Amino acid sequence: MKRFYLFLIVSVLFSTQLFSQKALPPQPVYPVPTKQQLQWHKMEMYAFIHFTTNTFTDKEWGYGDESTDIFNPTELDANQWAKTLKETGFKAIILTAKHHDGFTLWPSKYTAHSVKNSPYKNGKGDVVKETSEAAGKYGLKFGIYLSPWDRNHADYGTPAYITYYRNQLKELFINYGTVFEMWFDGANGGDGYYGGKRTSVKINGATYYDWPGTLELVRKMQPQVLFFSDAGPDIRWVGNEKGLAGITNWNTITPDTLYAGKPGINDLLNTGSINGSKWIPAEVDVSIRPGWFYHAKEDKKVKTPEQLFDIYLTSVGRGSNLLLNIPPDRRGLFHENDVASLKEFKKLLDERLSHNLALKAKVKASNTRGNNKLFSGKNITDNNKNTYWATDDNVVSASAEIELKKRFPINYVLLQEYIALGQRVKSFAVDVWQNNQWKEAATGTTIGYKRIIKIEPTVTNKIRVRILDAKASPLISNITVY
Ligand code: FUL
Repeated sequence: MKRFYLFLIVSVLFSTQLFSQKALPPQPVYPVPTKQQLQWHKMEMYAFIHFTTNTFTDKEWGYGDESTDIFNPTELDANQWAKTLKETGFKAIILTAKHHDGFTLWPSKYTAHSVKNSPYKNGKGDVVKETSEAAGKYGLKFGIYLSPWDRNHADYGTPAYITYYRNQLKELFINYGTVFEMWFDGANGGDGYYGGKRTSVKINGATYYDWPGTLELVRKMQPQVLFFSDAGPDIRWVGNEKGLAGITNWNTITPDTLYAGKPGINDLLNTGSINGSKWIPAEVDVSIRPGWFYHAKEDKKVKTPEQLFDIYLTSVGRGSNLLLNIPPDRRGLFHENDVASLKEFKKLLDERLSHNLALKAKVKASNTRGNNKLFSGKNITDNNKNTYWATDDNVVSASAEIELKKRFPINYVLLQEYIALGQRVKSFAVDVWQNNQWKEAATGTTIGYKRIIKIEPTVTNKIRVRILDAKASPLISNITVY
């Protein structure tokens, strides 16, 4: 009798799947994002602010010999920047604390080429402080750009300059609150003022800056910070300044294969690589105007709301984050044209991508991991990014049918992978139900954190997503339809 009970208990346990192999959560597919990188993915869109003496000289790259007297914004209001950005959907501000011309927007004690010697607030102003405080006030994160190339500094090219650069990082990371992202610019054009030498200084980009030492120093002050550069280590450049992430966009890449000047490097940065050894997602930096700095002659060339929306689709909609530059004008304000464009852009986002027609819709999946509810297809319409639909381990192609409440006109389909366990999907297709049969509306390669597909406008009550190939069991956390 005892043996019978034991047999019964064991059989029940096995049949509940609780103990069945298939019901266990999927193993990660490495590399996976760190906790900070995961939070970063969720930010999606934030702003760059390029502001320095260039704003007053009408240049893009200051030579380094500009007089500090020219820096004189008459109505600078960082609250106007932060308020506009908050209202238009941005999550953070990254400020050029120092651009290539070497002028510091904060009163650095290590240089005279600084806001402290400008007419702005009679030398008592601190644009870094004003910006970080305004960001905080509007619930935006704050990031810093500090140009490694410095055309003003006499020591540039010698070890003394590295000490100077690190001293400035100490000032910035100790006095201005939490920094979510540190932006290291790779540009170096050679010639400059260099303390009056007016010469060209070439450095060896691979060795001169001793980046490992600098990153360690910064991480000691603020361990949460994410470093952006052409090649990471936390966030990579996307390989162009046009607002285009790769149509295939892997968050993974092998840093050893990246070095400046390597043929095809920009293409590699654009797509990442399927078998990359590190999680280094791409960030799309692009300006709302032709230049990075404000020029009155570009007032009519501000990107239109439709252009910004397209950029949103080719950046956030391809699984990257968008870093959109909005340069303040000589008053120290976002120009009216830029503000108007941002506001209309936000309206387009709200009109086109905020009413999810698939919310709580019924889902029929071709395969569900261990037939377990935990991994069921309905996790993709439950509006919870922490749940996901998963297939059995050996199943890398599967489909999910989404039944809408009624027939709706649809234009966009948005897909998301549960990337905490790695990026997996290699190719997929989206079908719409029409005239009693499935019609393929789009195909794609990677999904990643987010993929937004614009389809030909269609009236339908059913959508089907087919995962065609994946590195391992696909984990889909969200599908929304607009
Ligand atoms: C480049 C710089 O040279 C531009 O001036 C701008 O700051 C852009 C974001 O990065 O490398």
